[in-house]
Amino acid sequence: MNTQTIAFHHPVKRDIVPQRWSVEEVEELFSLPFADLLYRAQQVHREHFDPNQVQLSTLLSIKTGGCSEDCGYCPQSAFHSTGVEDRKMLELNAVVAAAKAAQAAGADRFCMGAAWREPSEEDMLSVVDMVKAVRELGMETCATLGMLNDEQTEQLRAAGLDYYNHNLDTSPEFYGDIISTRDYQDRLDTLERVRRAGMHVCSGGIVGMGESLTQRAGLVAQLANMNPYPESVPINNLVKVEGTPLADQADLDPLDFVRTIAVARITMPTARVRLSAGRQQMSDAIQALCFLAGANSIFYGEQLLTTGNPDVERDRALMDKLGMYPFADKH
Ligand code: SAM
Ligand code: DTB
Ligand code: SF4
Repeated sequence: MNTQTIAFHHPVKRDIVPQRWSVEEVEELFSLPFADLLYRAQQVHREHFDPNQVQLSTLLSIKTGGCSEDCGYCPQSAFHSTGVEDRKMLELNAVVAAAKAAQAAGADRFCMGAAWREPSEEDMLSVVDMVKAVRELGMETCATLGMLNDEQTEQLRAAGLDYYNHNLDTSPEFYGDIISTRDYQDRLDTLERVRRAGMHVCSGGIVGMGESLTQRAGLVAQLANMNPYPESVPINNLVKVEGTPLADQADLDPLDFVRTIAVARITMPTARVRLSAGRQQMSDAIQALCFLAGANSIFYGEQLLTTGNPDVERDRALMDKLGMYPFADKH
């Protein structure tokens, strides 16, 4: 496939002529025999990446709980009683200390998350300082703060933000079953603003929320047909949190999670496909299959935003067992 390297703080490769995927075509990928699907995903992965390299990103919740949105999966929504407290925003020095610790542990990207529908003007002043300070440490920066307007994307770009994470979460058809307080178009609009401002886009979704196979394929098709598609695509397995409407959702077959990773890799060849939430509940064997299917980024560190993630020792042991090494080591 023809690609070109885009000059940026951290250069990324992009397809010159992106392919369009119909939902049916994506569904056909999901229906391939498992071995054929993984073989195709590995071919695409090896064409664009070192398959033994994994990017490590550490998350920090800079503002936890009390969110005014009603996302059915989320422990931080004020609509659900999950025991997550509404805390005020972290101070700059606490954020810098966490970023330094993440860097010392081997992470090369630091992602700051806030439980907001959208940031206020005052919030933005603090976030801008945080982005600048983390960038000064030499780490890649990412933030996920909810919806943004044009002025806010400009502020973040000027601060040097590398990636903005804003997930489509699911297909347009299933979205209304999960969230009622903002619509799909709001999300697409924010992503468009991030793109226009010149930042890298990080956008993906959650599987295992009760979506049909067609709806799962619909999410992947939406992401893959963005022009250009996101540089970074988090695939989250639903973390079922007591008190959320999705707490009793049936478990997704882990092999269907692996299939989702493979389909994301095939449809978005040059993206970092991120094996995101849900790893704590996953065996090493399933995670290994996810890497074989083309995942090449994980969240690294004991905590996601409010829920757990494998500890650093478990992840280091897993990488050693698989002969994998962090992106930063060979960069
Ligand atoms: N409030 C901002 C927003 O929603 O855009 C940023 C933070 S929000 C927690 C970031 C993402 O975390 C969500 O879009 C969703 O994909 C993911 N997420 C939240 N709760 C989750 C859960 N229980 N399981 C898996 N992913 C989850
Ligand atoms: C993403 O796609 N997954 C991360 C990150 N982007 C911000 C968040 C996962 C959150 C899981 C639930 C929690 O810890 O609160
Ligand atoms: Fe709020 Fe984000 Fe959670 Fe939705 S996913 S409730 S917007 S913190």
